[in-house]
Amino acid sequence: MKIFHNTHHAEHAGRQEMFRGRLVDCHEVPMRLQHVLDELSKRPVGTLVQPAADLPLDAALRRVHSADYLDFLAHAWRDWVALDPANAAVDALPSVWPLAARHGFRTDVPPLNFAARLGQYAFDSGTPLTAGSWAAAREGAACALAASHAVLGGDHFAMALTRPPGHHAGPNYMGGYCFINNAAVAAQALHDGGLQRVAVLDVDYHHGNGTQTIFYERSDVFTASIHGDPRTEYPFFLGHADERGAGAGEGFNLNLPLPRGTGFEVWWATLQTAMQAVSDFAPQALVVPLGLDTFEGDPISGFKLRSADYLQVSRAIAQLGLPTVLTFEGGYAVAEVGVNTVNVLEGLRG
Ligand code: SP5
Ligand code: ZN
Repeated sequence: MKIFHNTHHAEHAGRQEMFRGRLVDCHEVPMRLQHVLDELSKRPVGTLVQPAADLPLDAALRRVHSADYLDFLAHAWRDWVALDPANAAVDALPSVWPLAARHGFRTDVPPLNFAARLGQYAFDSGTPLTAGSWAAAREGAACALAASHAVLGGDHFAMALTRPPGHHAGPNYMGGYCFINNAAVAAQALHDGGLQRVAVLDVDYHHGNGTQTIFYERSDVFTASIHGDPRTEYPFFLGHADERGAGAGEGFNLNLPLPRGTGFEVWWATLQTAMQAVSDFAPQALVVPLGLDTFEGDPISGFKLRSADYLQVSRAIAQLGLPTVLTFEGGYAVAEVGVNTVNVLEGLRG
């Protein structure tokens, strides 16, 4: 299988994220992807390739993100430094937000101040935006787009090995370490390539709120997610079981939240439920936002999957028999994320 590798990923290197009143070292670090590359050099289960330079990337981005949000991202670093030249040495984090209209704040007058604009487009203060974030996120989306093109061209599996991750990024917002929703770019590209029904099966520990929102009112992209119960787990404000889709999309979103502490037996049974729903939808292709933060050793998550479990998980996913694009999402047990990721890729082979 082709593994589209984001050679620009390390240009996104946040220093600290806000957590409960403290700035703590970032969990989403360049070494995560390096560990996957190191493990792939020992177990070459795929071929590392780079996306072609002439992909219609901007058009693909506009299919899932608003033009104003993409424009914000493209110029965010310039505008952050313009706010104060000293900012060049500091990552951009939001600190003020226009809460929803029900709180009485106005959202109809676009602010000029960059700190306010950052608050408009970011839903948490855990996602540092750095000088190289846009370049890295953009190239990562190119990997996702290229992976979909490979599958449209007849490859059975393809992976976008990229960071920053993507599944928390919504139509017009960043957050959860994510800027561009790579899984949504991939799913939309599969659809635009002629596949009328595409399924997304998100196995990251955290609910894929961005992907859910992007496709929430659509019946042509079915979204399913197994994740920590948002009543206690990030991203808290989306991911409940009663979110089933809306309008034409009603019945085309499935959330399977599980309590913190869930082990493999229950997670596995829940995967069967999710895969049955995917099968019932009868998709022509599958996108798997692949988070490895379900691992028992993950420092910020609460499920208890073990390294060997990932072989079994991907063997089951492969048995769906669907052309599949995988996007690299979370997984913060940095030393183990390479083994766990390559176990998934090895299991796909049966
Ligand atoms: C893609 C993905 O997995 N994003 C997850 C984003 C989670 N962000 C909030 C996590 C806060 C955990 N901080 C724990 C610090 C303990 N020292
Ligand atoms: Zn996650």
